Amino acid sequence: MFLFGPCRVTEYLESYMRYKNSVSIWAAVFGLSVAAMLPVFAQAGTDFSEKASLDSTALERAVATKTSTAQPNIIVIFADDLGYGDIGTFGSQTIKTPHIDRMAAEGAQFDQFYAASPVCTPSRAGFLTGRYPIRQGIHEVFYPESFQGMDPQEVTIAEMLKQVGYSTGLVGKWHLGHHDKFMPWNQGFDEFFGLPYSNDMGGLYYFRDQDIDFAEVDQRYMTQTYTEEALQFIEKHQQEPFFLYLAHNMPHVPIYASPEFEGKSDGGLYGDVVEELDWSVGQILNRLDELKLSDNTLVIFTSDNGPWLLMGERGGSAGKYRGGKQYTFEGGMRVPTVAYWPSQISAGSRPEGMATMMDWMPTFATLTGASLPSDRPIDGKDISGLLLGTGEREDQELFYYMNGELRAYRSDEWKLKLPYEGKGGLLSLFHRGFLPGHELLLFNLKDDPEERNNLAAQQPERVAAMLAAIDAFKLSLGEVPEAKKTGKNMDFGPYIRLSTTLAIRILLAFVATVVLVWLSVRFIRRRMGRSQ
Ligand SMILES: [Ca+2]
Repeated sequence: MFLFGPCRVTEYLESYMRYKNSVSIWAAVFGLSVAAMLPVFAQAGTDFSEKASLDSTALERAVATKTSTAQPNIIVIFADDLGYGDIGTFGSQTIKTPHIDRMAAEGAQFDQFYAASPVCTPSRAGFLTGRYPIRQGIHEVFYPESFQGMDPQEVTIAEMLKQVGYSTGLVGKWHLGHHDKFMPWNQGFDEFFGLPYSNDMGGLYYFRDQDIDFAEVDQRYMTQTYTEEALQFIEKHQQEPFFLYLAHNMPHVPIYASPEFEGKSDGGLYGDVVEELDWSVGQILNRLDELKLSDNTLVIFTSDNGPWLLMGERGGSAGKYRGGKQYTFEGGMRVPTVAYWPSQISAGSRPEGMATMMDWMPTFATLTGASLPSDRPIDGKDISGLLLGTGEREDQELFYYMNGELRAYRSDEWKLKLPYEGKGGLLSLFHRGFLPGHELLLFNLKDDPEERNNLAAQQPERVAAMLAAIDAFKLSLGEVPEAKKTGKNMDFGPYIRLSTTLAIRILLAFVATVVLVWLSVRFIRRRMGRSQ
């Protein structure tokens, strides 16, 4: 009867806790007892920081040689876990985003733009390399305890653009491995300021290039700080072609807005946070105008994956789309994306059909005269024609992966979603963020973008053809690398036992106190009764 028995619940909670790299779930379960454990974890955090200390060389690398001014500057602004429905021009009724809306009104708004994955790390790996994360063995997110990262042999957009004279900078979140050989400075970025991973993970310190600032990070000012760093990068490199990857940590939980924005949005704290991101976009557009760089700069705003619906009102909205982060329904991978380049993109463009995050690498190659690596498959397609209104994307195909499993396939307007066992099961009755399992599903995304009407039984031939296409794709991948180890092998047993012991003792103390009070009251009442 139950889809999800007690053992599965424990298993899920444990895997979820590992996913979060935090004791927060168990803190909720065991309450006060966790407080006694905090020093243990504080110590663990210290250890990591010391391990991650790096030598303080090469604060600034050589600036790339200026080539042709015809090469456009490229700025890609990533939000983290921002949903399709969280931007004004994409339909938000509560969150005001005038600057992103302006980018769309004066540039291009993509309604069918897909991330490479519904979670952070593989999404970013797909974006930066133009390749499906499955080809890289990147199946899920890296944690502070992860010792692996994106293979240094992967060629990133930054490395590609450096070859044609670009200055390259990352401001914000990396999340592709935080040990030296995996870090941005070994993947083509001349400059780096930001966090090595998500803002809910331990060891939260800003890197500036290879140095770490051990001052405590106040997340309320994170968006402002990144914005200032981004503006400085633009000013510094205004005379040469540059690529700036501004990867905000917001609005990934825990969310924070600065005092200037807190309490201002109709969308609650989440709305405040997104409105501050929009302010940041405005700062960048203004600075480009002031520096007279707007006509020669392509600015893209997007998100790495859908909203984290498990986080409730702090997790954003996928608008009309089904599901969110961690799932391969449209809400998990369709991300609000706009591109702004006043001299090249017609105002109010609405590119037809789908495109993906992996398309940017081949597109940037075309726009800048750079060469794609020729010794490996590149999955993204050049969408410069789609962007500039002179052509279409080569095909309308996407393979949706989660946890290294191919879970869905889109071909033109059809989407086949493979049977899914589900992890939430019974929990889905209590929280919309847990999606139950499902059978084989076939949707027509044109007529049914909400993925409600399963046509699999009515169209067996289409289903068979799409299953064959999936098999062919898997075969074409050849041998894929082993899954990267994400370091989720921590044995929480001692902490669970400690928490349980403390919880039982606290419970016994509580019961003893209640009994004692009850006996005392009874005793006093009897004494008073006798004295009367
Ligand atoms: Ca994310």
